[in-house]
Amino acid sequence: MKPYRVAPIAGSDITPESVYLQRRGFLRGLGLLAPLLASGCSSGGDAGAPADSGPSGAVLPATRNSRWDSKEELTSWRDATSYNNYYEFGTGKGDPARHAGRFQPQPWTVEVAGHAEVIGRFSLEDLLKPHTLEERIYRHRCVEAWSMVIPWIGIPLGECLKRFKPTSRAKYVAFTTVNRPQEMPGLAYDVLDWPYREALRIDEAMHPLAMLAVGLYGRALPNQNGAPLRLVVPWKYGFKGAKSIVRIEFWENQPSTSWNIAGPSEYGFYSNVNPAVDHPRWTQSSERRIAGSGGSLFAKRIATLPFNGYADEVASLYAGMNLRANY
Ligand SMILES: Nc1nc2c(c(=O)[nH]1)N[C@H]1C(S)=C(S)[C@@H](COP(=O)(O)O)O[C@H]1N2
Ligand SMILES: [Mo]
Repeated sequence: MKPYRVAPIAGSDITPESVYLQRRGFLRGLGLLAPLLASGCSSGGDAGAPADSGPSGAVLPATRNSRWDSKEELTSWRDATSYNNYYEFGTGKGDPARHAGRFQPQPWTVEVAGHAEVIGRFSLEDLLKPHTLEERIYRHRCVEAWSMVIPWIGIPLGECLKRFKPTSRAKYVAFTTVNRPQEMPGLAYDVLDWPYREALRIDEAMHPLAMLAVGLYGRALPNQNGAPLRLVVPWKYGFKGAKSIVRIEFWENQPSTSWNIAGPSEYGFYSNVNPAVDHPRWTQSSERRIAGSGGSLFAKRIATLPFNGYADEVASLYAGMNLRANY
C-alpha cells in the first residue's frame, strides 16, 4: 500500500537508505527493517516499535537538495516520531504517537479558497503531481525551547501556491487543519480554538525555504508528524508548521491563528525564532537539541540563532520591522 503516486526519479537522485542508517547509527536495525519495508504501510505510530528499528512506513523517493544539507547530527527517527506536539491527539509529547493510530490520512483532499484565480477541491495527488519531491535537512525549533534536525521530504510551498494564481488582494495565506473528533481524542478538550489554524504573510509563504512536507527520513509522514501534508517553515517556531492541512485560503487581512488566540502575549503572528525576545515564561536564547544518542532527556543545550540560523535567507523579509513588537 503506497500512499503516493510519484513519478520515479533516476536512481542516483534517490537518497540511499544506507545514508540514514550509517549517519544515525542504525546499522544494528537493518535486519528488523526488511519486514517493515516489505509491508510498506504508512505508520500510525512507532510507540510500540523496537527502540532502534529505524525509519518505517512507505518509502518515498525524493531528490536530495544539497543546498539544505547539514553537518549537524540528525535527530533519530525514533525521537522525531515519538516526541511530538499534535494537540488533536493530546497535549503530552508521547500522546500523538500513542493516539494517532486511528487517524486515516487517505484519501485526502485540500480545499483552496479566497483571493486566487484557481480555487476548488484538489486531491493530494493533484497537488503533488507537477512537482518533484525534494529532501531538505532543516533545523526544527519548537517554541518550548527544544529543537531537532530533520530530513523532510516535500515541495516548495510557493511553487504549489503559484499554481492557484493568487490575485493582488492575496496578502496572507491561511491554513486550516483537519478536525475529526472520532479519530482525534484531543479534540474533546478545549485547549485550543479548533480546528487548528495558522497563517503566513504571502511573501513568507512564497519564500523558497517554506515547504509543504509529505515525508521525513525517506518515508511518508507518520500520522503523529502531520500525515499526509504539513507546513515546514524552518525560521519560525514549530507551531507555525500546521499538520494535516485540509484548507488553504488566500486572505487580504491578517488571519487569526489558534495559538495567537490562545495566548496573544506569548504566541505572536510572526513567531520568527528570536533569541532576543523571551517567551513570558521562559528564555528563548537557548534550546535543548534532541539529536543523536543524547536522547530526549539529557539533550545538550545550545544557543538559539536568530531566525533559527536562516537569517541570511529570510531577514530581508522583515527589513524595517520592529521584531520585538512583531514577535
Ligand atoms: N494541527 C496541528 N499542527 C501542529 C500542532 C498541533 O497541535 N496541531 N503543533 C505544532 C507544534 S507546537 C510543533 S512544535 C510542531 C511539531 O512538529 P513535530 O511533532 O513533527 O516535530 O507541529 C505544529 N503543528
Ligand atoms: Mo511547538
